[in-house]
Amino acid sequence: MLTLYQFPISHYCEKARWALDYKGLNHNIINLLPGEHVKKIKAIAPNSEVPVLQQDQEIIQGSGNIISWLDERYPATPLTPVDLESKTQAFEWEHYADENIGPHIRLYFYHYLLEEPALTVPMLTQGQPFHKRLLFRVIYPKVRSIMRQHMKINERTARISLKILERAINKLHAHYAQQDFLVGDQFSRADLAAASLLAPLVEPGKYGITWPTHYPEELQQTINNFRDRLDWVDRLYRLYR
Ligand SMILES: N[C@@H](CCC(=O)N[C@@H](CS)C(=O)NCC(=O)O)C(=O)O
Repeated sequence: MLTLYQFPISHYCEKARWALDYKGLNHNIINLLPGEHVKKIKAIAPNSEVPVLQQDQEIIQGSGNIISWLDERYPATPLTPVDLESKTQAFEWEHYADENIGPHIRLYFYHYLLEEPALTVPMLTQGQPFHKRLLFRVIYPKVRSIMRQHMKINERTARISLKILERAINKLHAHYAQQDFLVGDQFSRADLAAASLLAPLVEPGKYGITWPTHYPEELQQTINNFRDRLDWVDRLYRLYR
């Protein structure tokens, strides 16, 4: 049986969830609490990051590795193009999204959300039993300061991340204005990566979490500002998620 270790809120975990669902593979999900995850994940994998996929003795860490492994093991409904040129392009786009979107959208959102425990605690504790949600609320100030320090989240880095994110959104918007897919004429891991990593700006229902009811004003303005450049994310979620 396949088991996915994850944070429900994580967009990299959404990449892995989408790949599993796209292939129609039955799997267990183990939702972890940030902080508590370190010990659990390090006991089975080289570092503390999620997503991690397990099948019997096999451990696959990282969203891209998980997609590659799934395509090898379960080749029906492939996400990796077969011909070499398209395959190379798909990996390049995925890498581009992993580097230019993933960390920057996360840093920018957390810069605002970390100051709003009423919004952030429920987001980070989704899928957890009551007593763990309560405990997390108590230790939240410590978690916040560790996250700010560990992920270098501050006013300056938030401004830099916003610039990098905007450049990536413009590049993808220009591409999708001309073509339905990032590579060739088929949905691939490139589209899946770009759409899932940008999903927090679009809030698709199929992401599988309860999105916050509102956001701090400046963050909401950024979301509104990007919205009309992200119709393609909606379309990909509607057609392929
Ligand atoms: N390159 C990794 C990035 C995964 C990642 O950044 N995961 C974050 C959650 S979004 C995480 O596990 N952070 C906690 C940690 O590093 O211990 C992938 O593609 O899966």
